Amino acid sequence: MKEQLMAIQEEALEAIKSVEDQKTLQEVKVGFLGKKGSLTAVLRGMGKLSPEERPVVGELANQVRAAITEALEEKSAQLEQEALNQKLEAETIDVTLPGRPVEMGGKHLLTRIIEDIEDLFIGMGFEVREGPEVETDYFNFEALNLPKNHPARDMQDTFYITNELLLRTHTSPVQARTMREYKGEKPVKMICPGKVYRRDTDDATHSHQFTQIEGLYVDRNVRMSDLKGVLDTFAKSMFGEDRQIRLRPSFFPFTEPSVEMDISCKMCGGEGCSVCKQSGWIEILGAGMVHPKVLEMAGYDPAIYSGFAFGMGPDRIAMLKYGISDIRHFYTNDKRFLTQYHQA
Ligand code: 2U9
Repeated sequence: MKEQLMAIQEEALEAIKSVEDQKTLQEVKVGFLGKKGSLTAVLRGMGKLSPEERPVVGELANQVRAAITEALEEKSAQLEQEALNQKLEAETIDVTLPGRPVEMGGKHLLTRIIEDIEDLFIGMGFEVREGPEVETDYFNFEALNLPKNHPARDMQDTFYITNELLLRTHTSPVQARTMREYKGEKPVKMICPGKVYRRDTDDATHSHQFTQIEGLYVDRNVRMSDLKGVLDTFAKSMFGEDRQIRLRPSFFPFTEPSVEMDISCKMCGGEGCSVCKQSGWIEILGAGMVHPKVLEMAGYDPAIYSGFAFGMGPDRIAMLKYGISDIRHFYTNDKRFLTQYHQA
């Protein structure tokens, strides 16, 4: 029996040595120490031994069990360590890998155009003012010489909120509000950029929401030649020193006389091409001398004060400057379009 025990120990230690995973180790454990294990089987036969032999074999059996148990525990710890090492190896982070690029944002093209225009006019002594997009009927129309039922109101289809409240159709109410605030006591020299709204069906050249910049200069002795000088400076700075401007007579209810300004076509140098519709000129903005009634309503005495005003669409200016054919590009936020105009 002693030999049997020693053989079991040897066999068990050998088996444990060659095990490579916890599951097999468990099987080996059961195979030797379990209820039906080989060591257990030998111990069951101990009853047949003589009383003298029993304690000797019993002690040996305990030693064998202890040796096998110790070997099992050692192996288990070793397998655990190996598994941990493998896991750590697989999960190593390569700190030398380059990072994922961070996408940089950039200014919207319209924001850039508006800021460029603001900078130019600030340089000429204009202040930049903003006002509400939800306006009263009074400031959007009435104060600009567009009384109720005036036929010119048909020119602008309006989003009305109530009878008296609307989404502004132009930024002109900001100027009317400023004149009112200055109480006819001091000159006004301002531009107002912002969003405006019209009930248009969106297409390549119309958007129900677009941007405007208007300017107003009211003081003593402001003349049309002042307007022409300021607009010429604007056109050359925005489109190039080699550009010419021309003023054509026009009509706006809030200015008299009114003009529209064209710049010479850069594409053909004035020869006529598809961009300028064969005319050699491209329409850029509207302007005029502030109507005496508008001055009066805002508290400025037209006998003392005169002024010029102008209005333009940054959307249209950006389209002309960069050859953009669809106004909707500005408002649909497709990054493939927007990122082309990001500056470093
Ligand atoms: C006050 C007095 C006068 C603002 C003006 C225009 C001419 C003009 C639009 C044309 C198409 C801009 O791009 S557009 O939407 N505007 O042509 N705007 S004079 O005149 C004013 C404004 C406020 C108190």
